Amino acid sequence: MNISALPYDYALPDDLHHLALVIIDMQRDFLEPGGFGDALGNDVMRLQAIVPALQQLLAEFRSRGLLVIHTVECHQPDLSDCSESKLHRGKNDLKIGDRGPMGRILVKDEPGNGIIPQLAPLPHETVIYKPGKGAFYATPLAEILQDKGITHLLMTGVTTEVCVQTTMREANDRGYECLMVDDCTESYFPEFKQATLEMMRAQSGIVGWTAPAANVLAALHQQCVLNAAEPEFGIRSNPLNPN
Ligand code: TIU
Repeated sequence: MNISALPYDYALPDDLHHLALVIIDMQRDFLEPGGFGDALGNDVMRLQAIVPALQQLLAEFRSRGLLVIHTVECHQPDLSDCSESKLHRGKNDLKIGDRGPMGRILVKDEPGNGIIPQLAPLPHETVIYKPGKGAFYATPLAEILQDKGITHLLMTGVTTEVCVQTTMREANDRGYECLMVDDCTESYFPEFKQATLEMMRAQSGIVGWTAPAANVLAALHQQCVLNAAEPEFGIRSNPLNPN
């Protein structure tokens, strides 16, 4: 089954268990006043527009028992996993590790570091704590995806041109078929979001595909109808790791 996408249709795997939903950094730090995004001088409220579409996609994955990966950008309390360059970048009053209205900025387990309640992970769902912008850097994400036989990724979350784009590029280089869900990702800069979507799909999909959530949901429904009619559904192999 295909998702109607740009620059051309995105072919879903026959067995949807090879597909994962990746939700990047939907944490209070980036979506609420008083966090890292705010400290960097951004209007954080505009990111909240994607929450309903993302909730719908998340509910669909959960109801079908498909893999969901949440990520959180954060650092250890002693900041030992924060590079000097990241720590000292910028000219803002509040820096990583400083105490702000939602606790220490971008520090693991502080109130501001929590995923927003509307998208809170379920206890069995994977949460990747990442010190960088890309979700593969210094995390177990690659091993987790390989162990679970994932070949296709739907990329969502914030911000489009920073952590979402970086992760999609990392995933593309690792051989994953990636689609960015355009109404499930947002930026503090609308023009950067638009440019990122265009960059992903330019040159016949040099990094991957883009499509709205409605197109993803429509294809998932059709694929599940097909799978229900095929008794061999459920036999799993991992084309990226056949052994
Ligand atoms: N500042 C900004 O746009 N983003 C980040 O710092 N991290 C993520 O994108 N998650």
